[in-house]
Amino acid sequence: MTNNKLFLQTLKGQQTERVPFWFMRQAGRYLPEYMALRKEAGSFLDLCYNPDFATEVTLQPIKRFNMDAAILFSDILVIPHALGQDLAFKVGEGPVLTPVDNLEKLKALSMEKLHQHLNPVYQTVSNLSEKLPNNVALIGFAGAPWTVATYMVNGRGSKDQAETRLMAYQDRETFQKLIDLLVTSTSEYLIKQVEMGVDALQVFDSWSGTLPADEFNQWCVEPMRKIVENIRAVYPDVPIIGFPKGAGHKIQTYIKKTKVNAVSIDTSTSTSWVRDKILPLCPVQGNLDPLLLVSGGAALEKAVYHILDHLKAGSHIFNLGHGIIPQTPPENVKMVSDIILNYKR
Ligand code: 1CP
Repeated sequence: MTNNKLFLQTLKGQQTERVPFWFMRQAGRYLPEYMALRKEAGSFLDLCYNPDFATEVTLQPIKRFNMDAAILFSDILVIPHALGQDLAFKVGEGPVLTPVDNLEKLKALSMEKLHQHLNPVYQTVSNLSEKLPNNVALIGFAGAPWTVATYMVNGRGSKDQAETRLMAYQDRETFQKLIDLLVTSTSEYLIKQVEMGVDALQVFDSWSGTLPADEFNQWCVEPMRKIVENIRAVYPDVPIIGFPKGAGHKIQTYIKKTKVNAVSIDTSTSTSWVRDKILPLCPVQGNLDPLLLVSGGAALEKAVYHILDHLKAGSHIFNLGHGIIPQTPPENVKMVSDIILNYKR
């Protein structure tokens, strides 16, 4: 039921009695129970494509910390995988793909087996919508076309996404085709997640911060505007959260043009600026530095209160400015959860 989920109330622009919270990458390597299941599954991808394991991993942080939302356990790179690109996660190296950096390689990709390939993920969503407590919302997600394209073109993670930015400058037409393919496949994937039972959607544009303004508009804003439009044509009411990491002041244009319901704010963005400029536009998630969650102590406590105090007058969901770091002591996550659960606006 929607009405007892604080997370969804906040996304609708209401001010709930208590600030809801969840953490980016709340399921993952900082939890011993996650490491145990990953070992049993064999590899990270085996974990993603095994609905029973992926369901359990999604529930692990909820059982420990009483978050208000669970995020589907999967990865943004299942889309290129489902389109036919090779993908492996190497321990200590992150994702490795065979680069798609010209028209010929792009033409080899296809949407034909998209839903068949992603069926285990849909099964996980369906399991979770039955297993989650009534007051906990389920977030579905995907990577934004630009961010997913950076892995597809470069073949791995990179510091400044230079190969992909170069391709976008040198072979604009082919790059536009790649982005269009990602807009269509990502829209279909997210629509299916809603059909299977997610309550809200988040789209991660983790590498939008390296683009100049015009490129940001073309490769981040416009594709996201289309994805939002495609989803709303089928599900007009599902809340959609955008995370244009590193976008800085460009977040304002991003919100107005894409028409997302809410935004996630990264660590580098000032909370007083967010309070004055963003909270009047839409609900906000954010934005504790994940490194503070590693270091803990008085500095962590102070930063948590700083964020809560600055954003309490608006629709705020407490979150991190980026994902939890594997070295994070779970007791620090517990400490932050307890502060938020006891905080009075
Ligand atoms: O077990 C392991 O060693 C794998 C670590 C891991 C995990 C736990 C990866 C590899 N992906 C995930 C799960 C994941 N990824 C989730 C669901 C879990 C949760 O949030 O609780 C989500 C939402 C993601 C999203 C994701 N994957 C993003 C966007 C968010 C962000 O962190 O910026 C990105 C960029 C990825 C790519 C990715 N997946 C994994 C790695 C190591 C990477 C590369 C990161 C990089 O290039 O730095």
